Amino acid sequence: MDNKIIEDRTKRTEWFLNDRFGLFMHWGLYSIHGKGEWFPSDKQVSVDNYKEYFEEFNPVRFDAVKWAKMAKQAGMKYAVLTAKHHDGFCLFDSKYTDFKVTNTPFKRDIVKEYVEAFRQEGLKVGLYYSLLDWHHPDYPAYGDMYHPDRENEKRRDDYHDFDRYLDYMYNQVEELATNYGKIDIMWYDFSYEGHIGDDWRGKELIEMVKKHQPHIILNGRIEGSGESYGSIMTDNPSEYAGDFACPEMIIPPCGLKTDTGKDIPWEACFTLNNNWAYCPNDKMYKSSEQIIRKIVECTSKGGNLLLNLSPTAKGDFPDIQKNILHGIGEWMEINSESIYGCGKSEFSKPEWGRYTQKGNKLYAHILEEPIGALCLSGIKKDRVKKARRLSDGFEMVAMTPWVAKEFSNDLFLNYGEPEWMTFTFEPAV
Ligand code: JFZ
Repeated sequence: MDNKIIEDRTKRTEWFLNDRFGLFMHWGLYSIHGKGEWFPSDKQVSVDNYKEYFEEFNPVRFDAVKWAKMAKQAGMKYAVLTAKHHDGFCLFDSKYTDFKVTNTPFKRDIVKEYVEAFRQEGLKVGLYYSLLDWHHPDYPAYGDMYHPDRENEKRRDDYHDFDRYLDYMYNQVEELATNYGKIDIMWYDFSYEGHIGDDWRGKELIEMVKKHQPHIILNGRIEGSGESYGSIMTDNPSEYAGDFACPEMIIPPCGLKTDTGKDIPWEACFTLNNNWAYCPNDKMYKSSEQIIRKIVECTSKGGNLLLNLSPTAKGDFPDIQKNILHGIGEWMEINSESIYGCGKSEFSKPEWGRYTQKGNKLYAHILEEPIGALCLSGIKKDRVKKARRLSDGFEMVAMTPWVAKEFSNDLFLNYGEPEWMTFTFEPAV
């Protein structure tokens, strides 16, 4: 029998696991220097020098409606925006700090415009909130910025009151949970040794968020660290285990399961080049086709893909990112029924591609072109009523006559033109 935490999680993550594909955005002051969101860490920048970016932040081309339409065209169903990243800068109007977007020349509350526009386009909205805060005077460690008033490292403890930081964090998360309407996902980042779970007052934090947003789903990083995804990996997750695990830059080889074989909701997050935040010198982009294959892969393993884009300091996306997204959207427009609401197949992975499945409909993603007929090994001929190509409804013709009798139980299909396509098989079961 599932415990209450798992039952509740299963209910709340239903839409999430149906939607499969979301947009991640890393945006903040670090988008100006273009060297990545970790650049200010480890005293590479002092809080005083970082002010320069704060004083000039003015993304005049920011248009949340355009962003939302772009995400929707790409087939994305939800989004997650960095309300606060590790540098502590807030893209929302928090009353607990001056280090926020409404005090920059831009003045507008970006989180507010974002949630309104994305909701308007029918997307679910998520907020990323960094547990780390290099800028906050009471945040004790892990890569903080250079604070001139902390010259004497030996006296470090004198400067920090971690409880005061945790109050700050609690208050800010409460602002996000109460001032912006319905929030669908809260994405915390991240835990590390000595700062895991209750060290963040995780239980209290999560209870408060759920009180204000009963339907919200939470990622697993209040407990998840580089070492482990936390107790979400067990049949007895803690109260702060979160609702889904979030593998970063990796797709779990066989999805994620507990020791006893129960599926765990997960979402892999990926960069489009090799950086989360805007980095104009990084041109190592993945292609639309690579990303589409990854969407298929995640779906076929029962997980989601959260694809990251990097807005510029001016508030729009680099053309190359928009073009890649557009290519994904063209494929999704035709083939998304093989993604939304789909998951793992009861059939094992065919050698030419992957299966996704929704009820008794099987979707075959041909990622490697066979020569001659396509063999659906393991699927008995009489189980398949019909096979259709998704793009044009073309009828796939079963062809067996000339194959040796040794294969006569297997289903072979003449799949038409040699190009990557998705077929539906109905019913497969
Ligand atoms: C974190 C952030 O540090 C990073 O800037 C980005 O936002 C990404 C999505 O999330 O990256 C991490 C977090 C934790 C570990 C590694 C990278 N970890 O614990 O090993």
